[in-house]
Amino acid sequence: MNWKPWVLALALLTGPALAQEPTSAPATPAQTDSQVDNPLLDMNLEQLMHLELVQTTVPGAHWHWEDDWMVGYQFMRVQNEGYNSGTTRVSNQDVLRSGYSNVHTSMTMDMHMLMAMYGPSDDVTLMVMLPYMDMTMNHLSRNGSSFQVQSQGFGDLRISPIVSIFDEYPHRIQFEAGVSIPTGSVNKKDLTPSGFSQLEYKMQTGSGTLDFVPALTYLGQNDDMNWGAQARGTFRVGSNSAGYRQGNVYELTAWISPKINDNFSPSLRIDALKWGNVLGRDTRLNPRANPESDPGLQGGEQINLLFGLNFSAGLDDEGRGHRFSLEGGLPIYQNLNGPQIREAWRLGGAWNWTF
Ligand SMILES: [Cu+2]
Repeated sequence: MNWKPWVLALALLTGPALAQEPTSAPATPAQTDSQVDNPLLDMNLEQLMHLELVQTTVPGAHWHWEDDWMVGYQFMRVQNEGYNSGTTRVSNQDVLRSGYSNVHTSMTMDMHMLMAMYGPSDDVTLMVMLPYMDMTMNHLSRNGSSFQVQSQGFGDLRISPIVSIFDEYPHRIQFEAGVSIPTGSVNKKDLTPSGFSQLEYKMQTGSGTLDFVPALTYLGQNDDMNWGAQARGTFRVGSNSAGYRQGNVYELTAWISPKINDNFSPSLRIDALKWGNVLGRDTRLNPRANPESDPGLQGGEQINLLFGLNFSAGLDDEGRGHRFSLEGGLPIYQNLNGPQIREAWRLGGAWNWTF
């Protein structure tokens, strides 16, 4: 049954009084018995837009109603292959010839993110995220030998209150005041041909600094699609115990997701990133060993194009239930302070359970 236009029209006609306090209000002569019994009248207009699919792979791109909980898991693999200097590809041999003792032929970064969310009120949602990182780098030395290093461990814990600052169907704008606690490591080491050594900046699981991670998110949804955009910054404070500070990160992403049915919507997303060089340096790393050990060769800009498939299962009338997403894509633009390893592709997925 297509009840939505009917409920929307009724809510518009009866006004905010009915929309806000339908459960305690006695039946008026204007209401029929079936209207009083309909649990959807417990919800206001804005709540109706939460019944559908959401962009689960973008943290903070949804919210929860009062007393609702969510647990989730997100996976992402980022595969790096070869080098860029600026927007130009550079061969491994060219990087070795410029004086480094080894290069990275590839790097695989797997992120397993655990998430929990709770709505203390309809206007505030709390989000907690803890990533577990699993990274592998393949090296080629100037003498032709190759070796691999790995690092694993929990990353930085992020705590984010999300506050609604504008909410008029079909639009909602949220401000997120995220703080990142340095629970990850800046001391990851592994065995290399020169012994048990400190690993490159990109192989560390944490920033080592307290980081502020604010975001502004716009969300829209109608019967046919959902869409949205998010601007996020990562601002780091001071320097870490290893003597450096990771560069700030700026991210702008926007998506559109047409609805095929109540349980499935594909999505197209564009994700633009800009991040800075490392400030200061870790004196355990020799910047001439390879480009990833040079604090001045860490920054860059990148635009990714991502295609997603979004599913929901067993959602109740108030949006509780399971949501799944698969999302993958490629960089369509990379401008790196290089030589720096370049991204080849990324692929991920997410599962959310709201209850
Ligand atoms: Cu959630």
